[in-house]
Amino acid sequence: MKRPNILLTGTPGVGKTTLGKEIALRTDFTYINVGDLAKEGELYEGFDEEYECPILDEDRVIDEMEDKMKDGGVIVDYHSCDFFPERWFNIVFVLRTENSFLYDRLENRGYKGKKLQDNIQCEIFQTIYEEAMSSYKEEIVHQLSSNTPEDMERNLDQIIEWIEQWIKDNN
Ligand code: DAT
Repeated sequence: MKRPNILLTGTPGVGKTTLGKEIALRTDFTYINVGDLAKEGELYEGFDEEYECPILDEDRVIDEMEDKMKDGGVIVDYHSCDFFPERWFNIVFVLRTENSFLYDRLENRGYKGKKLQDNIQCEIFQTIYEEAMSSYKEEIVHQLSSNTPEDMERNLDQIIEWIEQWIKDNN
């Protein structure tokens, strides 16, 4: 049976991990958190002093994921989306969160100063949405509001419904 691959992207804190894990619980899909994958395999090529975080080795991340992606049925979660092969994904969801909600979530995560401000700006300027629109066919890129638990439930139901329909249409 053919199954689609799904990309969940958006600014840190918008709810990708929470949603991705829920989708995996409700389906037989595999959830991949690219940040965790890179950490486990130390797939880094340096350290960003300004943001105090390691720099992803994108080529090695892609090599690591390629085998997992080829049969479909994968949910990928990452806060950037322009370095994945376009052919991997059948649909791209960009989660969006209003500033006041996002600010609280990132503060709770321990972000402060420049890191906090830059991530809020990233969301204000819809940086990841524009990155997704320029990296994938516009018709497969969808924005989802992720402000409240009700939004999360609705997004989850919609994605499950979309998956079921895709499987019907493609098998
Ligand atoms: P991300 O993976 O995009 O960084 P997350 O899933 O870790 O985000 O969520 C960050 C925090 O915000 C976490 O405590 C769960 C909460 N959260 C996420 N989406 C939410 C929503 N739609 N409504 C309320 N809280 C949400």
